[in-house]
Amino acid sequence: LELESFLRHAIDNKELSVNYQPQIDIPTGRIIGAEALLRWNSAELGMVSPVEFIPIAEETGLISPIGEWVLREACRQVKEWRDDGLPEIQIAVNISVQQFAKQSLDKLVSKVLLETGLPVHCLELEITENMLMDDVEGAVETLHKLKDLGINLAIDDFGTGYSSLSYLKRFPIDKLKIDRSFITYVTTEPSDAAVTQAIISMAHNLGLTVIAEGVEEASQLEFLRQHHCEEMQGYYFSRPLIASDMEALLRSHKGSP
Ligand code: G
Ligand code: G
Ligand code: MN
Ligand code: NA
Repeated sequence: LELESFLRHAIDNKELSVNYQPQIDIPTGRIIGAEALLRWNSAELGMVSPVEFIPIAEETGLISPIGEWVLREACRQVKEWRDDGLPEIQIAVNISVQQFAKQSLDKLVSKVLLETGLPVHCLELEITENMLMDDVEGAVETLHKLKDLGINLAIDDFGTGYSSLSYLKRFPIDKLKIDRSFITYVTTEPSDAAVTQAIISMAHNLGLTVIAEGVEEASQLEFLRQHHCEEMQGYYFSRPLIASDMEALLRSHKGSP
């Protein structure tokens, strides 16, 4: 309850910020995107993880202004970097259950893109598989509305939810994000290696791109490269960065081959 009342003032008090975790194209090693990760530095509580406050934001309806704030801030920032001539990246924004369930997500997204001037192909939304399975018909409709705008769509934490493979082909998605739990032991646990290989191969057969999250070691990257996973994200390349550090990284990245 205390957390809720503090969270209520987080936007006005400028306690929210966005961190950016680079996403790498495995064949070239280039930064091609970033995931926007919300941070809350509360005056009263200090740093609070989104794992703690997103569920409360969902219960209280605060997710609506907070989710809109993250989307706008991430789009604004990436548009600014683009205008500064930094290498173009795509920004991936996490969408919560309540945001996805709302009828008007496509309208919000169009509004924010118009206001910030970010080209639509630079935006990706991350949705978890459970959000799709609660109401498959509704989800297909919502995804089509977003897809019609030209937004890129990714399924986050893939492999941990209860998505039915038979439904996967009905969703107009672009990318699967292999959950970090499979990547952690991908080189040591044969079952995790098998699941990872199966996800990559299925995704490719469905015409989807694959990104692996939670890559922390060179050996994991090598496994992914050998199995033709296109993209990766994780501490091995970079932790989530504050905006100025992400900007510096993009600047230094500019001239490299
Ligand atoms: O960065 P990491 O600890 O910090 O994020 C923890 C969890 O919070 C992850 O599951 C991530 O998807 C989620 N998360 C981070 N930022 C956002 C956000 O802006 N919106 C939503 N809905 N979830 C987020
Ligand atoms: O659920 P989602 O995939 O949106 O969450 C991303 C979360 O994973 C964030 O909390 C982010 O900080 C964390 N993360 C990103 N890269 C790594 C990594 O290499 N190792 C670990 N342990 N966590 C990571
Ligand atoms: Mn995510
Ligand atoms: Na994830």
